[in-house]
Amino acid sequence: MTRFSAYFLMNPADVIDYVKEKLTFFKSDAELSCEEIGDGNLNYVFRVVDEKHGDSLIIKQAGHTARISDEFKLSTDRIRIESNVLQLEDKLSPGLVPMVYLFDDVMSCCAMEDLSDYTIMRTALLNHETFPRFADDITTFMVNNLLLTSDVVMEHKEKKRLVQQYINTELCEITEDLVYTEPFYDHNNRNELTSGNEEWIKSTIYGDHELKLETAKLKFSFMNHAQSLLHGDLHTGSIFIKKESTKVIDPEFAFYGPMSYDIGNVVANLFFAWANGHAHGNQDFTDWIENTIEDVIGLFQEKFLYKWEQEVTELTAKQAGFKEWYLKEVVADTSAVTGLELIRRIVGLAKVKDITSIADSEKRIEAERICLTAAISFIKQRSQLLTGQDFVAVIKEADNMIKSRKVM
Ligand code: SR1
Ligand code: MG
Repeated sequence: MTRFSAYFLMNPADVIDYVKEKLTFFKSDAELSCEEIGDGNLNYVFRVVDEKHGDSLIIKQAGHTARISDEFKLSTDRIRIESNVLQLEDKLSPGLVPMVYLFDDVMSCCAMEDLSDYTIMRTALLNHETFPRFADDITTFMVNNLLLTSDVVMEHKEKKRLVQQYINTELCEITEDLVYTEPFYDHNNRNELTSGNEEWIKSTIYGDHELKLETAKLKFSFMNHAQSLLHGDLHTGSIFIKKESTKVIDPEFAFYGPMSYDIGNVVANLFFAWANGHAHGNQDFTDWIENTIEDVIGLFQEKFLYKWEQEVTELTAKQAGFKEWYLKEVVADTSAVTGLELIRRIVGLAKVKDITSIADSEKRIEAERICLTAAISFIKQRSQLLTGQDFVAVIKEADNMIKSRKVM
């Protein structure tokens, strides 16, 4: 028995003792310091550094409630899910996730590679930095993880065992509520509307029956379409980046769901960066984002078809025309998820800094309206969007619509 034989929420001093007891990572004469550096909505993230030799690692621990609000009571099993998924993703997409050194079921924590020489992508995008490798890396990550965990490739009983292993009840409930439900209803919600935009949002979102009907259909698809093992929360805050490398972190929302959920999250969060660049009049940056969105969709389609040919095992999926049909469905659903993510981060509880950091209130209201107008098109017209260029055209059209209404 040690003091880490029963769960408690650690502070930095506890973490130093924990690391000394549980890991052989640091040298015997290490001089350890520790700081809590988490800025996410759910967990505690500690960085442990050996001040003498410069080695470092991360300890991530789950609490019984979310950091963002005690209202969310959550199983600490999410750390098991995160550790296992990171290890699986490292096999499927080598070099694109941090290494996991240890998973501890009792303390509900894991130890992993410290990526402090990287920047959280959302922070870098807020500084209007650009990353030439991003589209290539993220599409490799998504194609490998999503296609190779699907029934197209996996033996079906083995795939069903993975579905079981990654049942993620509470975190799925968060997504069902915060993404697919609350942003569309004026009651039983935790929505936070920006001052000055309340009436516009109420009539444009809450008042749109057709939109609500489509989001109801999409919610049931999210809950019932066990297509691939998703990351489940693939926004730019879940990505560490530098010019020459990309690492995806935080797959605690992982479960078997529609693959479009990951792709649409990436695209929507690039649009938030676009909206920030647009509000600040930085056209070089918005041009780069537009090219990157076109590349994310285009490279995903290209790599997906190529990988399908290499990896498909299911006889019926080899039928001529099937893979093109399958991919078209994925792109249409990606459009819908892009719209859902754009709406929920503006109307709902968990906001993004790309929008909230726009200091000029008129510009923020305009950015929100452009994103929401585009979002409605992404949802309603999802089956008409076939290429990355089609996706970019939607935000430009929304921009023109909002500008022309302002002039009138
Ligand atoms: C209660 S958690 C709120 C949001 O933070 C996570 O990153 C997910 O995006 C979730 O919806
Ligand atoms: Mg997270």
